[in-house]
Amino acid sequence: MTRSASIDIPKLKDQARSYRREILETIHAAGSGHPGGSLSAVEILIALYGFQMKHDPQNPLWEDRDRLIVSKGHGSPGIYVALANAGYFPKEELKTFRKLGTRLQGHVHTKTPGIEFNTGSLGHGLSVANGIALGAKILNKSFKAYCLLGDGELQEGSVWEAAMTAAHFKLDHVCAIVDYNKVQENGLVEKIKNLEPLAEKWKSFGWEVREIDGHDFSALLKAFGDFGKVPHKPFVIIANTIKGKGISFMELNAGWHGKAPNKEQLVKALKELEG
Ligand SMILES: Cc1ncc(C[n+]2csc(CCOP(=O)(O)OP(=O)(O)O)c2C)c(N)n1
Ligand SMILES: [Mg+2]
Repeated sequence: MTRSASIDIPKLKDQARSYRREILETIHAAGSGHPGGSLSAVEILIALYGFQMKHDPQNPLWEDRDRLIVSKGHGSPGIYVALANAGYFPKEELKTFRKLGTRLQGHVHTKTPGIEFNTGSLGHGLSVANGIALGAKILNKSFKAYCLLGDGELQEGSVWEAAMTAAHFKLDHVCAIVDYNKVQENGLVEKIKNLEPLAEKWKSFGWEVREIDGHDFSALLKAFGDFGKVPHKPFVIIANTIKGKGISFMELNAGWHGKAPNKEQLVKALKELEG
């Protein structure tokens, strides 16, 4: 299947709207969770699970699958909605999010089919992705390691240690995606500890860099299409996104980093998504 033949942008936009609806309903039902960083990553997740990654929801532990490490583990509602839509588990299960005994924990956990590594403590995922890529090299396998990172998360020094490691070992099977939504837990990343010049930082660490609009499907798929074409270098996509994307009162508002909408707010948000 060639990408250009299979891409239907209006259909993908509908899919994104429906993911956003399901994310908000899931968090509302739980009474807690992280909407902002889930809503910002929707298009990235659709591109990954729908087009980019080699994976099999019927056989989540297939040896040759590509692996996604969700380093920003609090973005779990977005990941669970993506996994349910891909067929890893029934959508009905989304209603159990954050409930006692559920497989759908507040921060991603390997008890959920499709989750490769437990995260929540920020700053660890890229090192794990490096390990997976090194493993692929040693085993002479072609599977890839993807890693989804938050922008606030990049303030963790361990991310940059991992960035050096990936370049040193020429891990061209690693693709990092930065959900550059401009907001962390308590405010703007720029004000709390600025990352800029971010593309230049990754370049100077030896990475191949693409900087794009992370809500633009064409741009995302084009950038992902370049991954694998540059030998001996790890690859990073800096995806410029909007925290809380799609809901006017959540957009770029740190107050919606970790908070559930009440009934009234949910109704208002779903109405906005209808357009
Ligand atoms: C090591 C560590 N420190 C602090 C936290 C608490 N925490 C959870 S989410 C978050 C903000 C992360 O911001 P960002 O990476 O920008 O995530 P996003 O905007 O995508 O939600 C913080 C500080 C944590 N989970 N781990
Ligand atoms: Mg952020």
